[in-house]
Amino acid sequence: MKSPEDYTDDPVLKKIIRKVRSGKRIREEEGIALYEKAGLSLLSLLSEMVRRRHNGDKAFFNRNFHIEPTNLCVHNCRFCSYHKSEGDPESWEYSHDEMLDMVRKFDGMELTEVHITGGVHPSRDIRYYGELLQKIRLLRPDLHIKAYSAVELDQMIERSGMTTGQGLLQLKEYGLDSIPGGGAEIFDETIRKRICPEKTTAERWLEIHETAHRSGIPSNATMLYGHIENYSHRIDHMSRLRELQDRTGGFNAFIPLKFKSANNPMTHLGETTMAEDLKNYAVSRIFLDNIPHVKAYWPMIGRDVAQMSLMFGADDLDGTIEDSTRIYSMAGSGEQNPAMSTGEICRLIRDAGFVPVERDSFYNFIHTFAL
Ligand code: V47
Ligand code: SF4
Repeated sequence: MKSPEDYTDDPVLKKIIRKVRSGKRIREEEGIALYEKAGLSLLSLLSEMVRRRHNGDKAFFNRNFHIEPTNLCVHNCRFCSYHKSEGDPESWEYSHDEMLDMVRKFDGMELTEVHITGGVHPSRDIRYYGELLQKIRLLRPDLHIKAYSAVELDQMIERSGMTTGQGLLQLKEYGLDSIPGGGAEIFDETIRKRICPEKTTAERWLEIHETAHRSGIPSNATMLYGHIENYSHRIDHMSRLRELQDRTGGFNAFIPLKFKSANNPMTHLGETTMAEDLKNYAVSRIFLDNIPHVKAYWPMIGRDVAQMSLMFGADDLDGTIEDSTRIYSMAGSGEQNPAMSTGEICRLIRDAGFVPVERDSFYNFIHTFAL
């Protein structure tokens, strides 16, 4: 059987192989070298080694649905196909009652998580969003509420006049359990200025997540890739996350988000290939040695690439989704009505040679499905 060393004569890659084998952290330059020089076979073997150390042969999923309160947004990110202006026939802003009806649609179903995120509404405030959590909590006390990206939180907390810590604690009292990873995009300031100039800064995004972790609210982290960034921007992004994770340990999962190019001002850039997507999963798994899970969000990359990603370091496919999100269908994803049954998810995982595990939002095992 071939070993990783058989796939390269490059001294830098050989050194990285030795480090990964012995569980040592790789440096930023080594992360860039992996992107630039390593072939997919080597990346698969190395990321598999790290993946097994964290998660054995398990591949996780959960039963979840999304609520997207509005797609009105005060920002104008150039990669976004989702936000619309007031009065646009494709815009929406749901009332509390409409969103509670969405929750009621799943009465009697054993879902464990609701993921709430949307545009940054021009006038709704922390009380509006807090009371929504409170009402959902009353209706479905069994649901974990993962809500509001750092960009939405930034706006609602700033407007409330509270400190970040006070705002987060207030939302926690209303029912917030964890924070999704959105809004991180790419932290590098020059790239950020070009793709989302008005948005919450990288520093502020990191500050909100750090404060959340210190307030007992775990979170996820994303990275939007495949547009105008280069490999060193990706590694810089992950390095800032790795450094924060060393201090707090509050990130559950890292989620690479592939730029989807339909219906937005960056359409001309096109999209990355599957090989590039798999390479990106592998390098993130290897580089982010302190984040326990790498999530392949299937509504964005599609079922086939999500399945392949399990062999390149990913260990989590997100969830059943129940056809409740529009962000990626509006940006041209092949998954126009994203929903998968647990049977379908288990089959994807088993066919790739892994053991399907239904998890809760903290990655505790709910059910392990035999191979
Ligand atoms: O921040 C917007 C991205 C994010 C496009 O925490 C785009 O479990 C690609 O963060 N092409 C929101 N990406 C979604 C998000 C998320 C998704 C799944 C799971 C979790 C989690 C979080 O969507 C935004 C932005 O980076 N996005 N437009 C686009 N055209
Ligand atoms: Fe608004 Fe989010 Fe779209 Fe940016 S990505 S314009 S913050 S909805």
